[in-house]
Amino acid sequence: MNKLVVLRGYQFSVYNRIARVALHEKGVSYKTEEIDPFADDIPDHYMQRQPFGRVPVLSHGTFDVYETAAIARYVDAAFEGPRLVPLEVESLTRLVQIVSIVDSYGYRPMVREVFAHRVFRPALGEESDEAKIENGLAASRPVLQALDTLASEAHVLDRKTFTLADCHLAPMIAYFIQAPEGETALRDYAALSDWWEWSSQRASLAETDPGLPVNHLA
Ligand SMILES: N[C@@H](CCC(=O)N[C@@H](CS)C(=O)NCC(=O)O)C(=O)O
Repeated sequence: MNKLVVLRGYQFSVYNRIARVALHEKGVSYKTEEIDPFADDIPDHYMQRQPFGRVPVLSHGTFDVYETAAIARYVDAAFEGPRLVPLEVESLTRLVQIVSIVDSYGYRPMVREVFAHRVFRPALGEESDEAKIENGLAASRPVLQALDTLASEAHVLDRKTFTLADCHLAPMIAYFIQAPEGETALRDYAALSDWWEWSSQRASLAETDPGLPVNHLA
């Protein structure tokens, strides 16, 4: 009997979406359990699985894994379906490098500052901070530049083969460009824009699009 696959996470989390994109690319059936990491009362059973209180966590039978890069590697290795990790050493190295750049330098300015303050918080009727958007945009520029350089080199992000580099980056860019400033900024990076035009057509992205939250108080 197949072991149950459960993804515990928050529907609007960009990291949750990365894990979902990998699962969809591999054609894995899975259940979801909603955990809001920003809530005051994260359930104990979740904190036991993710001691830092972040989302997501993937469970496959009794095996639990947190940290999205590790989840994605697990999904690629544990299930049938197209390989999402290249064998060739330079491509594999670039993949790991891109994931690390996105996590270390991209997520906070692009998602938590630009997207959250220009798009997500207004959708919820919450106040946004223009300074955060401005700082986020400035901090996003070197990240976009670095990714553009790597996209033009095309060991991965090559617009031919969808890898875990695409899984990790595409949900971040999908959020970032919902801010008009983000969309404008991306246009300055030709190779990255070309990559986005290709990868944004992916079925796995449409299937995992969380949309925006609805403000029930409006
Ligand atoms: N290093 C973690 C980061 C995950 C992460 O930061 N997720 C966000 C949601 S997109 C979160 O849980 N935020 C809660 C918080 O910052 O308290 C991973 O790769 O899974």
